[in-house]
Amino acid sequence: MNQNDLLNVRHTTLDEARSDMLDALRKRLTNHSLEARFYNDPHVFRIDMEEVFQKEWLFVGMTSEIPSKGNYFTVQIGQNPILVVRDAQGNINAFHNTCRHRGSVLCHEQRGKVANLVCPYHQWTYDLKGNLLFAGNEMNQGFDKGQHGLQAAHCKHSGGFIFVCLAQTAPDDEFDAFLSSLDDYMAPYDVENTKLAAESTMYERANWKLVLENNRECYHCAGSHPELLNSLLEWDDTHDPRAPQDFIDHYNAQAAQWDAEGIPHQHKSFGRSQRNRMVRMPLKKGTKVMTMDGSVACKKLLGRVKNPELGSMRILHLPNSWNHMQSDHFIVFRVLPISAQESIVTTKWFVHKDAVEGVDYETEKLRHVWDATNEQDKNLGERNQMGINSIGYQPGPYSETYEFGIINFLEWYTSTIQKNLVTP
Ligand code: 3BY
Ligand code: FES
Ligand code: FE
Repeated sequence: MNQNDLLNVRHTTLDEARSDMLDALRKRLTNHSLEARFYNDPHVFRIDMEEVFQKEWLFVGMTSEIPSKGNYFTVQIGQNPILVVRDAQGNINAFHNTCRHRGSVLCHEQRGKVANLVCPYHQWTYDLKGNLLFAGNEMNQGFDKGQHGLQAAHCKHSGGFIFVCLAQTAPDDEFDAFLSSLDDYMAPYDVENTKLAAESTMYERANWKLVLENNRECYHCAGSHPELLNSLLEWDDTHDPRAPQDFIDHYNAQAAQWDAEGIPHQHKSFGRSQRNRMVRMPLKKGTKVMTMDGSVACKKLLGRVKNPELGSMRILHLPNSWNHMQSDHFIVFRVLPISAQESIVTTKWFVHKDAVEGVDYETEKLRHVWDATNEQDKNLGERNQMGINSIGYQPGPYSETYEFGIINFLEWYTSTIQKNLVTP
């Protein structure tokens, strides 16, 4: 626990924290930001981990990051190290990255390629399906390798997006319907034939909900994101009540082209409060993608895409991801909490797998706008956290026209916590 955490401890027991949290949610002013404890209390953070991050499907990475047998990447979900690996049959498996001998982390690197998974401590060896193959000759008689395979986590992928779920039983209410649409909407991009071109990992001194809240509104865009606003239009979907007529005309013209080319674009949402959604939105007239001058960042367009003006297909998956899929590259964003006041935001840029750096694309041009935007958002999130920690902070009202995305997010978050705490 760091000093900030100690300053915000309010309870002596977790049970007390749970019932207090339910009480605070019952008394919550609707359409207002949450009480400070939701953003800085370590007990609330622990409950968020147990009730959200250890129960929900989480976005972890893309299938093209692990294109062939033995490719793996690791991801840290709270205190849980997770390993995602492609096996010989092409299946993608997720395991708790902890050895069944004495628990050492198996794969320490962020990504790599292995024939088998060998624990660096005493060399217990597992195959890519998690079966224990070898435990030295030192184990006692009667030791059953069959009982000591890696512990699996739920893992599903669709349209190139890989999700894991650490719950015993994964929620499936609306998730499979979302995955099936994701497959359709991502088909033009042929994710299997893309490659990771750039990646950024940002450590932010802000609660994960502040990172998400900031992303769910563009009220702050005019004041903070000059680079992004070269190309981004602020309207969140085609029914955004703020959208002016010239936007609607622009949208209709682009949508007619997309329809003619068989590019999916209709707004679709799944689950409570639009927690999973996708919609293709046009970018500013005269711009093709999110670069400084709006021209394509990569000469080779993705998959079967012919039209560079595909706008951006926005994919939202609560609690931890938003994404922008364009004609020549796509960008995925992943948020993972570390503590009550710390999060990691990972951004990855993908291009066609045959695109050559320096010939078809320049990495700097590709990533410039979102590097700048991420830095601006990090500052906004960190300053938001600092102000919320003040004894002078009080929950404030969200604008229903500009901040409906946050209202939806918190409706989803608060109802998830309430449902889980009332019926554990
Ligand atoms: O474009 C995004 O990802 C979001 C939406 C509005 C603000 N933010 C930059
Ligand atoms: Fe992995 Fe001993 S902890 S082999
Ligand atoms: Fe922003």
